[in-house]
Amino acid sequence: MKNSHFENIQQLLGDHEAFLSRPNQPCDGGNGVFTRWQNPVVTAAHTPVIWRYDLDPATNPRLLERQGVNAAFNAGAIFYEGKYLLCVRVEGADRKSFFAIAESSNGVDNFRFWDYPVVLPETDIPDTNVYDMRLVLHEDGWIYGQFCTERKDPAAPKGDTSQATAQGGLVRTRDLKSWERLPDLQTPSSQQRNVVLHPEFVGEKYAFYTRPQDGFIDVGGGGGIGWGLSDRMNPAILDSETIIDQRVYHTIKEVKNGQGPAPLRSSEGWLHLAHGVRNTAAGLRYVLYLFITALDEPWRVTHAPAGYFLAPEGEERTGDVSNVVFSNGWLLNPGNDVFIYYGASDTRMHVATSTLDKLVDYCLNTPPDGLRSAASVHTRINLIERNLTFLKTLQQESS
Ligand code: M1P
Repeated sequence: MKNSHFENIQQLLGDHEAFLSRPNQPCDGGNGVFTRWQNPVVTAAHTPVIWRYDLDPATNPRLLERQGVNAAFNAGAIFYEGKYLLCVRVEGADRKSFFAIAESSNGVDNFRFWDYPVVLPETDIPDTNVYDMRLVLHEDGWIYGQFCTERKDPAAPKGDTSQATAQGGLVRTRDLKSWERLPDLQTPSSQQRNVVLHPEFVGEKYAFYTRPQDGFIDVGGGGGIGWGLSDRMNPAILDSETIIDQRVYHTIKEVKNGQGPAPLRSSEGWLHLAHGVRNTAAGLRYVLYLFITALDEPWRVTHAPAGYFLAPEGEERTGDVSNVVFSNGWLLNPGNDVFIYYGASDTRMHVATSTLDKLVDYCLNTPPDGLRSAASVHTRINLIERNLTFLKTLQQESS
């Protein structure tokens, strides 16, 4: 017998609930620095049924999906009132991204979207697309959102439908439900992406990490992670930008790089997560890397481990923009565990877990990049020799 419309809805909602309730498991193995988790934590399929289907039999008797969701990725993160919250970049089938909060009580599974997406107020110049929000609880008491706002380039030649401009959009909230839009960040650069607010005042000023660039996708002669100070947030204006972490030939950040989420304070300095991009015959490859800056001078890099910290692996390597891991959200929970949320190939969200101590240990004890093959061999031989000596001593002691 044919199911009734009501039974079909029950089935749809039941299947979705079963999917959302799937427990996640840590992956075996790994390098000891962090643990990946098996399932993506948020995907397009996590978005609520009521966002996609018209449930009314009068207007949708066949119960067809009406408004598709293409992807859910690049989420900001915050530990808020005992919950793990992600501010997810949800991309509709219409290519427009918007933000929506997904909530979990353990940070690794059962993420559920709140009923409504974020209603983001616009400035006088409406955003065409918004994405990659960083959430920062600043010491002034506000939670700030920094995101990329993209608009068609008014200077684009007639017929060029792809040239755009990217700028640092700013909002603030107390409850992640109502949002106040602030003017876009003003900087000396023509384009900005990966704008991140430092969580503490620096000399009584608001401090920003930036990524100046000449073009919309190519950084041109610009690039690197920049740093600047503003007297206030409304409006936030950086009179100058200094590059604190440059892109470098034949490294994982040769083509471009960008600050990830806001840095975490540790006893050894500010712990930073960033993405680095290099070119390959198969296109751009995005990986994540860590570095530390001085506590009293957050713009001064003190420890920069060579190479990547996390690179795309397995299913993370495929998606709308393949071979990409990108993180704009991590959080430290009250147990000092670090939850690193990362988007995979502009399609879905994953999590890796670690601790502040382990990540700092990684930064302090991973050798820096020698920038030449010979230097890398030398660094590795140094490790091999120390290990062989250690193993010999161990054997002598046990014989
Ligand atoms: O497609 C990969 C990433 O590209 C951009 O990052 P960046 O400006 O650093 O190159 C962003 O659009 C980001 O969302 C995306 O994941």
